[in-house]
Amino acid sequence: QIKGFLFDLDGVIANTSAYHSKAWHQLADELGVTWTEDLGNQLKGVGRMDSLNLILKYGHKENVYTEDEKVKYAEEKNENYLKLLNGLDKSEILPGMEDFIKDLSAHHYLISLASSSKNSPLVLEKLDLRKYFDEKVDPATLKHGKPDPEIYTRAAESLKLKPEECIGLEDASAGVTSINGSGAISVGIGDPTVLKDADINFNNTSEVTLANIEKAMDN
Ligand code: B16
Ligand code: MG
Repeated sequence: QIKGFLFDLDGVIANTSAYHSKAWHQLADELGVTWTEDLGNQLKGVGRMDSLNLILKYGHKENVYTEDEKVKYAEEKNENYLKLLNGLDKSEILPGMEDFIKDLSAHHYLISLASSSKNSPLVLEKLDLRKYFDEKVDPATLKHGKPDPEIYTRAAESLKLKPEECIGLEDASAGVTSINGSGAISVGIGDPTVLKDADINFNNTSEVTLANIEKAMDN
């Protein structure tokens, strides 16, 4: 029986994954790494330093920079991302997600946040959605980021539930892998060819309702 929901943030609740992509694209240009849609998809859901390392690997520049230089580039990306967040408000909650979260809360499901982003408290605050979350995982305390299962295992634990009692929602392939590894049921939101490993697929957030999830679970 499902008792809890584990949420990714960027790309599931808010349109912010587009801002992450924009800021990484900017940095890739600066580093002379060609940006492709495939690289963009690989970065989705992946933490800050892991993302930078993926970009450098993609451009065959793994051994070009010192750790200190890499930290500086990651900070630069974050400053650009924060600038893009400046005007963020409720209008950037993805279609249907506020109603879905309210509905879960009304049905007494427990809700935890499983976002890799250190900026997630700020984003939730700006969207005025913080009040609906019973718990959250602090990504700074993780040993391994997505696609490792740790974040979803910890999110279920934060609600004192078994992963099998939870549904995780993701827009990223690395995130779906993380949910599946934890043992929770995975919902992939977006291109089903990219999110082919998800237990349940929806094309966009408007389709994500309790009724549609129940229907998909009956099949
Ligand atoms: P930050 P999610 C992830 O958040 C983003 O999808 C990813 O693009 C970003 O690099 C990562 O958080 C780290 O974010 O640099 O803000 O700490 O999708 O797991 O909610
Ligand atoms: Mg995401």
